[in-house]
Amino acid sequence: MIEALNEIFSSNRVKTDADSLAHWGRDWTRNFKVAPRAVVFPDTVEEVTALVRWAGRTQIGLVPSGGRTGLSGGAVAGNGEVVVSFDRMNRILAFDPVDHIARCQAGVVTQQLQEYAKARDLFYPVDFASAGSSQIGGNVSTNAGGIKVIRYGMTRNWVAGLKVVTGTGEVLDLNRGLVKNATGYDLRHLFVGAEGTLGFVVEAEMQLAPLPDPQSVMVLGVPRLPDVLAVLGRFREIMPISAFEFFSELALQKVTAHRKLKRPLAEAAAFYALVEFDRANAEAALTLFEDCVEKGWVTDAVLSQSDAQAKDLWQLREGISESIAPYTPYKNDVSVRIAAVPRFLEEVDAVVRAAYPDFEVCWYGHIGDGNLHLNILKPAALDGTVFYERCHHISPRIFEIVERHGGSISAEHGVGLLKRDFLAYTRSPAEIAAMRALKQVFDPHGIMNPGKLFPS
Ligand code: 2HG
Ligand code: ZN
Repeated sequence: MIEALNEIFSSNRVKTDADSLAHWGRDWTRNFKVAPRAVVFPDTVEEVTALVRWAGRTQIGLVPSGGRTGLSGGAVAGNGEVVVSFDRMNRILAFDPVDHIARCQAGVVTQQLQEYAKARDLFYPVDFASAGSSQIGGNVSTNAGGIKVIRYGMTRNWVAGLKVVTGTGEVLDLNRGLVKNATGYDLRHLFVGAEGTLGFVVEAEMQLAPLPDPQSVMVLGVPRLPDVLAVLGRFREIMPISAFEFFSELALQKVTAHRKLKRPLAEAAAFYALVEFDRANAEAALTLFEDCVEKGWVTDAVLSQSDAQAKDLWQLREGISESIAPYTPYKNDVSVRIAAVPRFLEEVDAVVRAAYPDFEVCWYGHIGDGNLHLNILKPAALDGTVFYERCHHISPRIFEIVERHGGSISAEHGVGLLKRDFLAYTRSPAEIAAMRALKQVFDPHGIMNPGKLFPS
């Protein structure tokens, strides 16, 4: 096998040492076995094609690997697969100054694209805490969301074209940056969020946006959760917002301790909302805040007075995931329609409290999108496997509530290995059958990220 791989890639681009296998064989999850047989680093689309053809002949699975910041095991290689790292395909190949489209290789880092846009007085609006290491190919393959979705939508909205290598080694050049293209099935969108199970994204034409106006951030203390939604409603009546996030007091305690940050408000509240909006609307936001205090929804608030202060306030939200990582949390990333959020949260909270009386439960997320991150923290003394099994066992009870509300068991983190047993809570049997049929069309040998999305 190594000989065959060395024939496709020069030898220093095939790694089989234990450290490399452990490093490139997994993402940010820590619950899954990691056992790839090799890691390869293609430089060109032709090399990816040759590799896929070889894998088809030998029936060896391929796992695509970007920044490996995923939280559902989508980039974990646990069964002797070959990991395909896009680390070397990291160039922005072209930029069109008229249509504002940047053609990126799959391994371009999100922040690299953000900075590239900024240098041209433009804006790449998909943003999240891991933007410094996540890659565009991974973002597209998981349809990454993040903190600005309420204004700018998911990664999908910014994909103007995609070049993919399918499981048969075919190269498809999908949509080619066209604004209008009414010629039947838009296959580009099939590959967005497919987690590499149909083929690998090798290039993406990403649309850039105009630079936004200067932004302000307000953090509000909200004692009762349903009132977070009431505050959201008021903001939306009055001004366009770029972000509407929430976190609980426990989440705030973890992040302030971990990053040594100041608490935003003098008094603690059970929940906090973080809102971002155009600075021109700061006065209106203050009036709105006073209104919310009068109504008894909000106790206190702080409004950023500078970009530096806005950045500090954002840390309170963006640093949470990193601050709880030492607790090897069991992650849930669920969504329901915004109107269903208060009732949904109440029901989930009751189940969680009854199921995990001895665990800390950390709530936060993109509540303005109806997307909640529920992290169960492992007590230090408890064995990791026992903890994972216990949480995994309880998950169906949470997912039953998700299903009843017509929600999703994975809003933005993907399915990967972590949620594949639970797909049927969100997708109907007919949908899953159609997905499997599509998998058969594009990946008849079953070599493209096998075992992800649904059991292979
Ligand atoms: C976030 O919104 C990320 O911070 C990570 O999606 C969420 O760690 C999590 O559960
Ligand atoms: Zn998130």
